[in-house]
Amino acid sequence: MKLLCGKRTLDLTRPVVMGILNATPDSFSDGGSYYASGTLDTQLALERARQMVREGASIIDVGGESTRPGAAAVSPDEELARVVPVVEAIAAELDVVISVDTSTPAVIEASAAAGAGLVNDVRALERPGALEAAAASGLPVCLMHMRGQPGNMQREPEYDDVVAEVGAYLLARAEACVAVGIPRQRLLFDPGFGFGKTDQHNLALLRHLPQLAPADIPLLVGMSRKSMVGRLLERNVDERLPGSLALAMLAAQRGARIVRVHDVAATVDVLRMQQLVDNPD
Ligand code: 8Y4
Repeated sequence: MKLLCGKRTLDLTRPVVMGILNATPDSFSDGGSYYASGTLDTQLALERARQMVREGASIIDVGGESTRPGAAAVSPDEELARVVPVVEAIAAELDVVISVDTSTPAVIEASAAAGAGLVNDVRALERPGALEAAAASGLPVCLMHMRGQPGNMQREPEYDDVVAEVGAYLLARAEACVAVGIPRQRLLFDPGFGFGKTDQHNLALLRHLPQLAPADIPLLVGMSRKSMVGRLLERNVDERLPGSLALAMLAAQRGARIVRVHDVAATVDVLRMQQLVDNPD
């Protein structure tokens, strides 16, 4: 199964790693004191992207807006200023698919022009104008499920049947995409681990992952270092690698095609081992 991502093609016959690259000022240095020009941030982001490509990442996911609970909202202009220079710098140098983690129509448009190959939207193109911007970009889109908004999503989320409800939501968003001219072959689904779900909801979604998408729509998952690992194993954020690797392998065994992670080298090894056992040719 191949996905056309702008100038590049992504082979999803086997699971691949998407490396997380935060293009937010607080991700580099000490809270943005170097942020005056932005050029240093772009160079630091590019260096991190180079490292993730050396480690085997097939996709680099560039994000300029924090979706952490309580994080300050970022204006479209600020998001553009953070993301577009990083996309340009990576596209100019590295042979990798660039994914842009955004819900903002102007960022979708400008990133596509700057060389992005995939739109990763935690709001599944629900923002006004996002469906149209994604359609015009011609890029594949990852539709993610979120219950609520980043500010309130972890206040006791309730579902009757989380697997059925998340699956139905993703199918409805896929229909909305097709209606604006985004072909089904350009869509990916993501259950949105941690986005308005309890630990039990997250575990049920992973357990039943194959039910969440039709066989022709690739699944992307992101669980790396998330709070579910912290709570289930009682680990601080810097102690979550083993739990995150276990989840990556469990997801790959259940058919996930893209795994979004911080720790690229370790995850590439885990997925290679999983493929050697489960897919020996
Ligand atoms: C430590 C580090 C603890 C990071 C939590 C986090 C997903 C995503 C995010 C996902 C897709 C995050 C942008 C949240 N999660 N996109 N984005 N799927 N497609 N939190 O699961 O990484 S941001």
